[in-house]
Amino acid sequence: MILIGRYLSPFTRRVAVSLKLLGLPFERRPLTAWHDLEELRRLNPVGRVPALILDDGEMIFESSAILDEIDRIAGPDRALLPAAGPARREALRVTAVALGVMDKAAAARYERVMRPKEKVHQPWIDHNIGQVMSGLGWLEERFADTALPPEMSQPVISTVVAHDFLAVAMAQMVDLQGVPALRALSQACADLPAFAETRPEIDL
Ligand SMILES: N[C@@H](CCC(=O)N[C@@H](CS)C(=O)NCC(=O)O)C(=O)O
Repeated sequence: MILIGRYLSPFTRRVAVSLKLLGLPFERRPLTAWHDLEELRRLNPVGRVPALILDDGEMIFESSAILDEIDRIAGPDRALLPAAGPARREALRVTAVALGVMDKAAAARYERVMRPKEKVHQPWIDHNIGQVMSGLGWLEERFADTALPPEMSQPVISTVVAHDFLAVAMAQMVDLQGVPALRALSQACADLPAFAETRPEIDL
């Protein structure tokens, strides 16, 4: 399989961490919409990462759709999301909040780094950061009593990846001091190969 995207993209990283935790080998092409848009559009019509090329050449995009297929390949005993029922719904809820934090963080970051300085609209950044903080507060409560190291699941992976994206790419916009449980969760995962080998690096 070939994973398209950089680890700075939290959506790409959560796929990479999941593949590594499940022991599914993959190559990676670190394309971005900023440097490789034409090539990326040939893989995903919207020109976003991540995309995953399966061994038979079939293409999947959107991280949730990719992870759905990865769970299917891994099988029900190893899947990172429960198969059904209240446990699945709760796992999807937590994962959705982590994804929302990623989306809102990316919106605030794009406003800061993609637009000319004189056109940056601070109220829009503040709006998005407010939503990031609200989502983080909700996740903090959810993980406050989690025994560490945590059992691996998609809610844990996506929450750690969302936290790490904020820590690496948005340290000046977001104060993570107020979410000690999430910081502890991230630290408990940091040295596991799946997380250590996919650390995000800033080049935009
Ligand atoms: N909902 C999508 C979000 C993907 C996404 O926003 N990717 C970003 C990188 S973090 C991207 O490729 N942005 C380029 C653009 O929007 O032009 C998913 O879960 O895969």
